[in-house]
Amino acid sequence: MTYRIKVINPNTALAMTESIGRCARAVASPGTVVMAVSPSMGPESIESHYDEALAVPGVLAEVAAGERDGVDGYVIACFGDPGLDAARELATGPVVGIAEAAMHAATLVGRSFSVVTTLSRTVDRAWELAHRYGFAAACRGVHACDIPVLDLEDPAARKTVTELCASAVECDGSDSVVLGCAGMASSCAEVSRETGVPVIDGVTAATKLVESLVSLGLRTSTRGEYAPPPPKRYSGLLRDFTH
Ligand code: 2AL
Repeated sequence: MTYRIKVINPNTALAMTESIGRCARAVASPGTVVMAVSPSMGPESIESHYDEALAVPGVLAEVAAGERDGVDGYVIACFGDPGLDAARELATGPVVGIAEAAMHAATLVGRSFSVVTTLSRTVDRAWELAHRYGFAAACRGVHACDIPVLDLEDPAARKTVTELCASAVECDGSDSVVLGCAGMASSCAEVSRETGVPVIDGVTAATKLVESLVSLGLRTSTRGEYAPPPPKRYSGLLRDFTH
């Protein structure tokens, strides 16, 4: 059985999308096809509520296109999980955000976790998601490295993130680290070596979770909140979203 999983990087930085795709493919089962994409419109990185809100139309366009192409499941590969609920209203298969996947995985391998995110302004968004997903008690701290998303691949930035992960575990007394940005996915092995605790990258966690859900035959429920949205006209720049 071949599964087709679409990993959507909600920002438009294609180098980051390729890196995300490599990380997802490295863990996907041999029968799983991972399609890593960026929307054709939206911000080049997501570091604010404004960026996040304006990334959502592009994410939804990718889910709508995926539905036409028969995609089995989706990963939303940005740690704010932008558009997650709306994507579930469009998708037949499962949709998993990397923050929710990482927090779920962290609480299966330890009692508590620390999150290491990018800019300080994203700290409260990570806390908000920990509350939303029911993991606020397990989340012992959210730490910002204050490195912009698009600079995370620099060797100096990787070193800073690794050191911050190690100090976060010490400072919080936590059992594991959750990487708070898809741009940190490729640093996961390095951070694991340095910290000696489980390090959870949401891109790989969400890819395996979606693959598992698809293999279990589980789809997004259409019964209540996630039923397809009522048809209506959209106007102006959003006219193509009429459905
Ligand atoms: C992110 C992420 O995962 N992708 C992006 O553009 N921004 N997260 C973050 N904490 O800055």
